[in-house]
Amino acid sequence: IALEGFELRVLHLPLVSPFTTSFGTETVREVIVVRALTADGDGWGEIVTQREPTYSSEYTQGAWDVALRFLGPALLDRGRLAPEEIPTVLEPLIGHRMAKAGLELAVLDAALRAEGRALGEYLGAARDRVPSGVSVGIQRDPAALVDAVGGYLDEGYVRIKIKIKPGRDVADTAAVRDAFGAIPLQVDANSAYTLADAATLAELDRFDLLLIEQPLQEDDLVDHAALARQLRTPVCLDESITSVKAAADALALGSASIVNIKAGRVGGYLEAVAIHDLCAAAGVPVWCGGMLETGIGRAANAALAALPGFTLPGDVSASGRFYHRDIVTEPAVLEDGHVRVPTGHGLGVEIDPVALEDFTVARETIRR
Ligand code: OSB
Ligand code: MG
Repeated sequence: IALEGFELRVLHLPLVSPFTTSFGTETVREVIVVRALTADGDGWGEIVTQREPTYSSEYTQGAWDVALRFLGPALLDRGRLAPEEIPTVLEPLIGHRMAKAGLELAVLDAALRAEGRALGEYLGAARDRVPSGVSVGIQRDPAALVDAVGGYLDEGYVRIKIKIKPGRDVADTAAVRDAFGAIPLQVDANSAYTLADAATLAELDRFDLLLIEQPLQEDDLVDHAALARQLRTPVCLDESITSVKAAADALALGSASIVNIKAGRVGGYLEAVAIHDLCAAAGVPVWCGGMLETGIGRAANAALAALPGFTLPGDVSASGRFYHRDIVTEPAVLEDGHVRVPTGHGLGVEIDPVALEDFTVARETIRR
């Protein structure tokens, strides 16, 4: 594709309700939308960083700076390039995987639209819809959590994930199990524990959870392996899996028996497919995580989650789980507990220019 420029925007999208994890509460989703400008038309991507570096070391202003000063110019210097060349072109620039992923998706979308090809087909999707799970934030108390979970079950979500942190783990999980019985249930700690908490985490074994996600720190691969040996609940890694190499290391060490794949965290959808392939070959189940994506990333996640190795329901929920109003004209909806994989060219969704404009708080364009 003949790349001519990138337009970046910072968006502020109000959330339908505050989202609380072990690392903090969000009421507005701050996100960067990328538009790739090419001779054959535009493409759209999303940089899933948050305002603060609390989930990972990346954050909005850092991603904005590195994308505009280094990543974007490195791609524009090439002029013509195939999307598959992007990881190699960006490899000399260390880290900043979410920023790289957003640029890659925008170029991929432009290239696939120009080719008249759908992202799902390109990535290797094997299904036309994916089962939809929902990630439920920490609530005021266990009773409020039961209310929130009940609402999502009524909507048809097929799997519930609750956020936990020290002091809000066993009782919260027990409340959900008591209220709803044998629903598919898992928990996500977002690195809030240490190996010293193993006894508390082992108390979760009695709830027959699908998995416990990222109990320890991002770089705690050895400690995760030690913890996994003390738990009956399968350990799943999110933050720790930053690349196909990190995934291979985690599997070799026994740090995880299930992997959460997020394209942003691993540097793009191409790397995400490589992790899927590695795990599929090793017989390790994977599922598609989320970063409160707009309609852009949500469409791409649905395509990714349709690959055959995604054997567990992902955090690919309907747009309405987070947003009153999205920036695409046909936001993802829940149909019988599933989200449809778009079949149109590229991402298969169209940008709503008025909504995009309304949510934009900053913009900058770079050209060759
Ligand atoms: O750990 O999976 C996570 C949101 C932001 C940052 C990290 C995580 C999450 C979620 C929400 O759990 C997933 C989603 O539905 O987008
Ligand atoms: Mg997680």
